[in-house]
Amino acid sequence: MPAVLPPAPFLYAILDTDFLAGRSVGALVADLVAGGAGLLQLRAGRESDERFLALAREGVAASRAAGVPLLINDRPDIARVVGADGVHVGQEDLPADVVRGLLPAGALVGLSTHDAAQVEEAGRMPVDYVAVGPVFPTHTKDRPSPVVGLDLVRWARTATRLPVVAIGGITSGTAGAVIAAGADAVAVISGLLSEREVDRAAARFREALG
Ligand code: 3NM
Repeated sequence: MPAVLPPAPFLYAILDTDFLAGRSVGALVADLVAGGAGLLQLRAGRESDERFLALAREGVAASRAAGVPLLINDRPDIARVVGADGVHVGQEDLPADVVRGLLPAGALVGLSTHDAAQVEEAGRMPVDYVAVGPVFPTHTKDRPSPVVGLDLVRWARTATRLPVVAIGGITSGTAGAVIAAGADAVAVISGLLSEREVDRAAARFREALG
């Protein structure tokens, strides 16, 4: 089944395995979706391939049960093997067109961008959405790009017809302003996973999106 993005505005919850803190991927997926997350991503930069694969299987099973698409960060091979709904790549990962060629028809492919030139280039790539960030300072990513602020979100909205996903340091207190600046979605790690009750945290974001 081809995956589709949820209607805008939507909450994109990124399950970064650095934030599991003993919780299971399956339980987090269920709670995030219960709170209103419309799209999920599994990100596991520091895990072994073997563990990434196992967590991806668990995430896909839970996301299917919850009826929400789940993308795998950076790894089309793992996405394919576990039957994930797509892949998200960054500027230094495999090019988006190569990734698309490795995935079944109908898979979702997203691309991170950090400046205007990269947003424009994304518009020429076979991607389903463009992520723009970091919108605010973030402690989550190693070596983040310079903060782009809401200005790049506003500019991206005018420069591309792709859905715009804003990322980086977004809280439920700032999510509304991010959407007002033109984003279709907010992608969030610490604002969700640093909380003990992630379903309630997701619901606060969902409410802020309007
Ligand atoms: N990518 P948090 S910022 C994974 O700018 C990631 O492309 C970014 O985590 C980018 O919501 C970021 O905790 C970290 O700030 C997002």
